[in-house]
Amino acid sequence: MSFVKGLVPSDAQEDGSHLRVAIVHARWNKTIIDALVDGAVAKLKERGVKQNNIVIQSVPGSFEIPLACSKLLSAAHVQAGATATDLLGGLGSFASPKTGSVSSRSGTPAPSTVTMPSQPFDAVIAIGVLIKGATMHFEYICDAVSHALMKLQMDSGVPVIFGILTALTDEQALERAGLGTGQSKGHNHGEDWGSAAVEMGSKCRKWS
Ligand code: DLZ
Repeated sequence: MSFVKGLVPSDAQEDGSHLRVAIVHARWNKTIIDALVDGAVAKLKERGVKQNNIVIQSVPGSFEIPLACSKLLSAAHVQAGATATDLLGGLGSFASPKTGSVSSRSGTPAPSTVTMPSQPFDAVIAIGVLIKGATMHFEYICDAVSHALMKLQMDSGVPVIFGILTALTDEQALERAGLGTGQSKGHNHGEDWGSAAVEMGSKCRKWS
C-alpha cells in the first residue's frame, strides 16, 4: 500500500517492554482528550509497554503542558527513595505522579508526597486540544506550546511527542480523535503518538 499522507509504520517494530512513558494531558475539550489518551495508551500496550510503566498526569490547559512535562522528566531522575514534594510541590493542581498503575483522569488530587521510581522516562507524550476561537488566543498558545515542547525535547534529550491538536473547528478535532460525526469517524491520532513514543524511546536509548 502506498501513502500520500500520514504515518508509514517503522520498518523495525521496536519492543516497548523495557520502556517507561509519561503522558501529560490538558483537560480542556475533555471528550476529545479522553479518546486521544485512550488511543495512545492502547498503542503503548500493544507495543509492549507495561501498564505500570505508563504514568498519566493532567493539567488545566495546553499552556500548562510544557512545564508539567519538564517537571515530570526532572522528577523521574530523582533516585528511588527520594520524594517528589520539592520538585512537584510548586505546581499546585498538578498532582504528583503515581507509579504502579495508570492513574485516573478524574482530577482527584493525589497525595502530595510519593516515592519516586529510579527509572527515568524514555519518552513523554504531550496531549492537548486547541480549537480556534474568536480571538488570537489560539495562535499565541499554539506557538508558545509547540516551541516550548521542542525546546524541552532538545534540552532534555528525551523524546517529547507532539500530541497537540491545533484545529480550526470542533469537527476537525473530533475527526483526529476518531470521533468524527461525518461519513468517516476519522483516525485517532493518539495511536500514532503511542507508536512514536515507543519508536523514539527505543531509538534514543540505542543512540545514547
Ligand atoms: C483559555 C483557553 C482557551 C480559550 N482555549 C483552550 C483550548 O482550546 N485548549 C486548551 O488546551 N486550553 C485552552 N485554554 C486554556 C489555556 O491553555 C490555559 O490553561 C489558560 O490560559 C491558563 O494558563
